[in-house]
Amino acid sequence: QSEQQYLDLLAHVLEAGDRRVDRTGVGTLSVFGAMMRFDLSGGSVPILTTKTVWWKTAVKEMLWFLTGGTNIRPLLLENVRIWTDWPLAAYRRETGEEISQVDFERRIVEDEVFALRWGELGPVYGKQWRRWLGPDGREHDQIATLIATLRSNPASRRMLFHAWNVGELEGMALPPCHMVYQYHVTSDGRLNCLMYQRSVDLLLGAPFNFAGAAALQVMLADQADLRPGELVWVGGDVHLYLNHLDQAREQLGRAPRGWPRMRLLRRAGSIDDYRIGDFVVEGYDPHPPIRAEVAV
Ligand code: UFP
Repeated sequence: QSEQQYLDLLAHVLEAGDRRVDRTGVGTLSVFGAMMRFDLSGGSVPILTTKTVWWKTAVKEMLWFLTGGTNIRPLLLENVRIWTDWPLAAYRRETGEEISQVDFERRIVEDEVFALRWGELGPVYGKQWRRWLGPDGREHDQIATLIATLRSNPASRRMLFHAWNVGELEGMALPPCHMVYQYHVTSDGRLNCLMYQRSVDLLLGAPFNFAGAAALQVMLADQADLRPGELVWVGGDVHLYLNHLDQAREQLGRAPRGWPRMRLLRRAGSIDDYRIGDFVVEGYDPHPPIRAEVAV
């Protein structure tokens, strides 16, 4: 249940990971198949303490997914830059213009027409979660359906939402990594989540994905009058990029300080009404950040 699970997995990948060439060309050490269980009852959330995790960024990203949006402009307006790389690369490729990231982001923010043309990521998470296009042309709001089922039929074994829409993968800037979230309600009213992540950048991606999934679980529990229970995380290709190995070793030398707690300041009227200011994290006393390059 503790952060030690994460550190053990880091150590295992360092020791036993298969060294291989990957899509980005950076190369990874990779293991296949891993599980961690985090106990959210009592308010704990898996925000790592062995380095500083910018949990607000992860929550803002989750709130953006929930809007159903797929354009980076609202993210940039919230100062979140984690999705800029893909539209920026497309812009440089298609126009041949050597624009800096800062200038590109400024244009997206200042020019809505430019943002519409160049800020789109394709039908990524938000689209699939809230507006999955059925064969009859009808859009399916998987999140609304999930919440309705949590309320009306919590014993259901069909409470999940999925982002891996095979027919639309080609149009996505990045195919979904955290693909499926399944939920489960215990007889005493705890909401469990199992999240399957097909591909895991263990140093940079996973800490964000834990925080995002936990924040979502806190919101869903709030909406369904449940208490958060367990977050079960399952990883497929779990890897360390070869330029992250020193950082992983540095992190392994640090002692975990116990999970912080996450709390909502108010009950939002619907899943669409949460704002970043509604989230408070208490007792977060992390070690300093660890810098590393994202492989694009
Ligand atoms: N990645 C994550 N978490 C995410 C996300 C991406 O770990 O939420 F969007 C990493 C995993 C992998 C890369 O290193 O990004 C995606 O590459 P690929 O599609 O080739 O698996």
